Amino acid sequence: MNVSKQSVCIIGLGYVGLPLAVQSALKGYTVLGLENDTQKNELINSGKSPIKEEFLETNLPKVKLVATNDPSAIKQADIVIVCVPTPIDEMYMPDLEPVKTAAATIAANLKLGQLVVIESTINPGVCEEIVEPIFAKAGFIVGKDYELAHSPERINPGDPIWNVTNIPRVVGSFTKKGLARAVEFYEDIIDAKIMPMETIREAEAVKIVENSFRDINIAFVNELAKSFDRLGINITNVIKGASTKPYAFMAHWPSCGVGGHCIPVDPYYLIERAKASGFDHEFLKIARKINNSMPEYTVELMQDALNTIKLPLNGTTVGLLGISYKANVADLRESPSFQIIKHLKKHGANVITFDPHTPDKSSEKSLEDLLEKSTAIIIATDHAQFQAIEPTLFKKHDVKIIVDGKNCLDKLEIENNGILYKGIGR
Ligand code: SAJ
Repeated sequence: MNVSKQSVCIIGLGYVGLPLAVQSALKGYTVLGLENDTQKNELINSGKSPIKEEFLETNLPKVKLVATNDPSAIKQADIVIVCVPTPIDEMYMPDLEPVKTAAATIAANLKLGQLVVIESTINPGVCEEIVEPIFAKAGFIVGKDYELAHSPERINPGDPIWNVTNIPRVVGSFTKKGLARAVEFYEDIIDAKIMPMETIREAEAVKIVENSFRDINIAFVNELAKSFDRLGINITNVIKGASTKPYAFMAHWPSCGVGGHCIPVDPYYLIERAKASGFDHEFLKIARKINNSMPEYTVELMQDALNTIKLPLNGTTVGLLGISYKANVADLRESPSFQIIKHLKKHGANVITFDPHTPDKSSEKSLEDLLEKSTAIIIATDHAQFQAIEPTLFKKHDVKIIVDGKNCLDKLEIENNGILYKGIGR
């Protein structure tokens, strides 16, 4: 089939689906976006991006992209791509409801011969054990009535270099034909390697493995930070030293916690599915436990620092700088800041917050408002604005202690201004 004549329906126009929709349209596809949020649809249909991202803000006005909440749009597409969230609940249990709902919606509006691709991050087994049975129940046979493939998204919010146009992909499918069609589509819209996997389970496993790899490496340096705090060793200098090894070392950095929609979430999808097969991922679980302990560890550092100047945490005003989970983005998902606030309040601290990227979630209107009221500060997000703060500004507002949860400030400069500085592992 001539790819330029194909039409694509993308389910879920978030930070994954919307860039994919825009790129597909830029490559000549007729693109329909199926999105529940009608306000988002109105913005998109008027050429405005609901997401602050340069690729989108530049290209959305250039393309003809129809966003709707009417599932019958699926019937018009040759390719249907699912880009819905795969979160965890408060018990860290995977939540596949959005994927199940999307699959059922497609099955109810299937056009025979369609290629269905799941891009959402899912654990090995989801396509065969959850998605395909939904289509089978509707009377459709994979490989005969439709094709089913998986190509995990690898969008990295806020990344200035890697985006939907140039990030390599892996693809897996039930059939050779499904694999070929999916590879052909991605090779047409992405200027990077598209790697076909032997099975769909392998494709599902790739994303979970790459993000679990990151989680365990962060846990490794977080545990070292706790140990080196006691040994009086600066972990960040040691990691920089280890990084001089030109091979077989990959730097990760300790911090007040691991947030986001990927790293702290994806390992649980494998942990839970493997458990159902009788295997216990002890290592992945320990890494999650270590990373989940960092917000409380950060508050303990604050409590100890206050005690050295004879102040209790109870009743002290602590200013939290940063609510987003990651520098220079306005994304709160699984942000460690919420756990830090919880632990500070548990100790009776008076907590005030400021994040320039999420002003509506901040208790203070400005950085200076927060500094004026705070006896002690925790840096929870390494936003550029915080890294640019002159240490003299902290001194001007008589801040006594800074716990740098992202090791992003100049320790020596701050100490030279008579302020007690504590980093994570330094
Ligand atoms: N973090 C650390 N130490 C590190 C790196 C990160 O504490 O050395 C923390 C961050 O502060 C943040 C969390 O971990 O709270 C996640 O950070 P991240 O840089 O991994 O950012 P994410 O969540 O946007 O991860 C995405 C992922 N992309 C996809 O899943 C498609 C991940 O695979 C990428 O590796 C990551 O971007 C990236 O490399 O930036």
